[in-house]
Amino acid sequence: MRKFLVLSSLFTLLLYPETFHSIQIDGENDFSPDEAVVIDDANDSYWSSQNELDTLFLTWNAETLFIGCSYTLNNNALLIFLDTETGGIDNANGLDWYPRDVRFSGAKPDFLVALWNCDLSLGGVRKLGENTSPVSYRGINSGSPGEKNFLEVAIPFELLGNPQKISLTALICGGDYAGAGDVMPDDPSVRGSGNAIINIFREITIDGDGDGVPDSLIAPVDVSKTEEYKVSFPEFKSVFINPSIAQTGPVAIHVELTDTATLTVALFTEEGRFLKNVIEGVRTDFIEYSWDIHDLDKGIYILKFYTSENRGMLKKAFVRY
Ligand SMILES: [Ca+2]
Ligand SMILES: [Ca+2]
Ligand SMILES: [Ca+2]
Ligand SMILES: [Ca+2]
Repeated sequence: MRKFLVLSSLFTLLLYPETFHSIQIDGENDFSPDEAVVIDDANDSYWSSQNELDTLFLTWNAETLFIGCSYTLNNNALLIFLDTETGGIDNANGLDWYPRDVRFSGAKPDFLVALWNCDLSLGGVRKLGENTSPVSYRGINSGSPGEKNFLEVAIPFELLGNPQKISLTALICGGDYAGAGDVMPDDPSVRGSGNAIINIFREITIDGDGDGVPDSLIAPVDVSKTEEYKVSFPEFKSVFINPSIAQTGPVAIHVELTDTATLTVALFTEEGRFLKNVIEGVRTDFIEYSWDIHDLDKGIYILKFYTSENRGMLKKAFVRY
């Protein structure tokens, strides 16, 4: 009898890997709690309870990845970005489909699941790149604007390139080129307006032993972790004005950055009144600029050095005598 039991459970294991979970794509949430890979605060949207992300679900069987999302949306877009392989995009503002003012640091998404105002027929799944291309999927969204919605999507692993790991971020964004009002996992760069740089992703290991087959007999929450990538901005390496006290020019403005950035050098009076940009929005990591000071009145000036990529600013004094 015991032998029979062992044999029969082995038989079941081999033929029916029990935790390969196939989701019914019907708009009814049949994901289990151990497939809730991101549980977001139900009340953390910058755009009211009408635009709230709740929970992101993920599971799979041998051939198919299933994504579920519960959320509320009113006249905005839901976007779920998937990073599955090296390469991908780091700026969603440049997309030809669902462009949004969202950048990425660390992970570079390769696929996007998107819909507008609870209507999946206005969205779908696309591979991201210079030009986006539609990916076949099965999906349904149940619910209507301003109410609780549930999105279910099934995508064949083959079309996703059979990833070993997937990193995810989901956002509620406004219309084309608009920013985000809620994100999961939470990322402090989403503030309800302005551009966001997402550097926090949920990473789920699909094929942990790397045998090319998605892992069975595991709970997706057990193989999920939140990855926070460091956002690195170009910084000033060396900045000087030579000479910094001068009667005639030219004066050399020397700027070296740790990485290429959009540099501006602005001239202010000693009292802090803006006069003009000496260098305006130049893409560079090194510049030795020859500054003509012949039309500058005698006095003390402040030069402010900053880049559009970094909020830090450097100030240097200059005296014309
Ligand atoms: Ca279902
Ligand atoms: Ca939320
Ligand atoms: Ca990628
Ligand atoms: Ca959130």
